[in-house]
Amino acid sequence: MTTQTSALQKARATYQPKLPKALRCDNIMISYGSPTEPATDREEIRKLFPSTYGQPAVTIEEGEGDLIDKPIKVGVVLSGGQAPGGHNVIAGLYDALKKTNPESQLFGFKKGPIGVIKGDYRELTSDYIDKYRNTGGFDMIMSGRDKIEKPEDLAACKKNLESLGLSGLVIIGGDDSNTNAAMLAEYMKSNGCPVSIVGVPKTIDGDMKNEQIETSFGFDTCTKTYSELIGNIARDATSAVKYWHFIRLMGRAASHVTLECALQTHPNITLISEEVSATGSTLGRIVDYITDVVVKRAAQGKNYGVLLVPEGLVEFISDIKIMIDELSAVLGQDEETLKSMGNHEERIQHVTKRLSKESAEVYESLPGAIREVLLSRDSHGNVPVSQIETERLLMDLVTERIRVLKEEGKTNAKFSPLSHFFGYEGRCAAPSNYDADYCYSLGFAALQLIRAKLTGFTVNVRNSIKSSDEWIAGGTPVTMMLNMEVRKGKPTPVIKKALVDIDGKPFKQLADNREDWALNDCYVFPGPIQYFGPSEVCDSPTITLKLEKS
Ligand code: FBP
Repeated sequence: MTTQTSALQKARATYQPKLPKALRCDNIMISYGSPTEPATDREEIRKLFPSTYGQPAVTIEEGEGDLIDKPIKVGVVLSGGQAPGGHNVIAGLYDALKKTNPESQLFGFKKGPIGVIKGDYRELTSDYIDKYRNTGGFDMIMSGRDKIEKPEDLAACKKNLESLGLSGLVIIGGDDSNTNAAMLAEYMKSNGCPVSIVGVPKTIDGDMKNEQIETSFGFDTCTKTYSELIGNIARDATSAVKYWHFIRLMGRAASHVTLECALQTHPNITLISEEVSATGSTLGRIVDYITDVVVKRAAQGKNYGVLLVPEGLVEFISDIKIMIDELSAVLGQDEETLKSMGNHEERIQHVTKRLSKESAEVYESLPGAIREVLLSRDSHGNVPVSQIETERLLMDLVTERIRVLKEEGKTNAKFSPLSHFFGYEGRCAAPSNYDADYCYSLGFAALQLIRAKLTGFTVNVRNSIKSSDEWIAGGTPVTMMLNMEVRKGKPTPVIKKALVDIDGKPFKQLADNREDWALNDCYVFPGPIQYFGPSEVCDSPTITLKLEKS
C-alpha cells in the first residue's frame, strides 16, 4: 500500500515531544514510597494477587540508580479502543530503549492481546516507527479487545514472552486492559518468570484517573476534536435557526467527554449520566427536562438548539440500570443456552422470561434495536453502548411530548431534531501537543520501570498542566487501584472507573452556567486543534484537567 503524506503530517513528523526533566537525564533512579493497598475489598484482592499485592508507588528521579543498562528486549501491545497518542507511547518507549543501549530491541505484538497469546509480533525499527511519530491511530501494530484471562492464554503468553527473551511487556490500555496487565504480572511472577509487565493509561473516555494518574491519554485530543464539530454545529444551528441537534458523544460509562465538550462549547442542554444516577432520574424526567427547554426557547422564537448526551446514559437511568444488571446476570448464567439459539427474537423471549416483572417491563418498553444491543457484551463484560442510539430515543420521546403539548395548545414550538454521534471520528485524530508530549513521556517512563524490574504497575506522569520541567513520572501498583465488581454475573477484580464527580469543579462549572446556556445563545466555537502557533492556543490542556488541578 502506498500512502501519501500530507503537508501537516510532514511538519508534524519533526515535532519533538517534551519530556519531564528527570527523564531527560542520563542518570535515573527509582524512589520507593510506602506499601499500598486498594481502597476496598482488600482481602479478596490480596488473595487473588499474592505475589504483586501491596507494592509501593514509585517515582522516577534524577540520580545514580541500579537500573538495567545492558541490551534488553521489550514487547509492546495496544489494547482496546483507539486513542490519539498511542504511537507516541511506542516512540517514547523506543527512544528510551535505544538511549539506554542502542543494541536493545522493541517488538510490537499485533492486533492487541491476541498477538501476545499467539506470539504474533514484528520488530519495531526506527525506519518503521519514524513514519508514525505524532500521528493518530493504532495502525502501527493495530489493536484488539481480546482478554488474556483463561489459564491456557496466560500460559501461552508466558511461553511467548520467554521464548522471545523479553525483559518487559508494555500493555497500552484502559482500566480493563490494565487490570489484565496486573493479572498477567501476577501469573508471571508467581510462576517465577521475571518479565516486567507495565500498563499505560489509555482511553478517550477519561475514566482511568486517580490521585496518581491525572488523565488517560487521548481524552485531550478527542474532546478537542468533538468540540470543534459541536462548535461548527452550533454555528449552523444559529445560522439556519430551524434545527435542534441531538449529539451523542463517546465515553462508555463516565460522562467526562460530554462534560469537557460542554465546558468548551456551552450547549443548551447537557445530560450527565452521573447526575442522572445521583438524582435517581427516570427516562420520563429526562424527557420532561429537555421538553421544558425546547418549549421555553420556542417561546423566545428560538426553534433551534444543541443537546449533548453521553453514550452511556441508559446504564445510569435507575430502572434501566437495574434491568441491565439483571440481564448481565442472565447472560452470564445462560451463556451456552443463548449461544445455541438461532435468532434474536428467541433470545429476547428467553431473557425476558428470566427478568423480574419490573425489569421485563422496562426491557420491553425499549425499541427493538436497543433491546438487541443490550443482549451483547464485549470480552470484558461491558454493554456495547456505542451502538445504542440514545439520541434518537430521546428525539422520538421529546417529539411525542411536544405533539401532545401542541394538541393541548400549550406550545407552538416547531421541533425539527437532527441526530449525530461523535465517537469514532475522534479516536484516531492526530494527537494534540498535550497528548503528543504526555504519551511520549509515558512511553519513556514505562521503560524505566522495566529497567527497575518492576511488574504489575501502571506508569504515570503528574503535574502535566505545568511546564515539562515540573512533570513527575512514576508508577502506580495496579492492585492499589482495584476493586471487586460483578462482571458477567461473577465478582471480578477491576480497576475502579473514575466517574464524573458531581461535587467536583468541572461539574460545578456546568451546573452554575447551564440555565444561562439553556435559554441564551452562549455557544463557544473552539475551532480545530492547532499544532503550531502561540502556546496558549496549542498547548492548553483540557478545561477538566485545569479545573481539577487548580
Ligand atoms: P477503551 O476504554 O478500550 O479505550 O474504549 C473506549 C471506547 O472508545 C468507548 O468510548 C466506546 O464505547 C467503545 O470504546 C467502543 O468500542 P469499540 O471500539 O469496540 O466499538
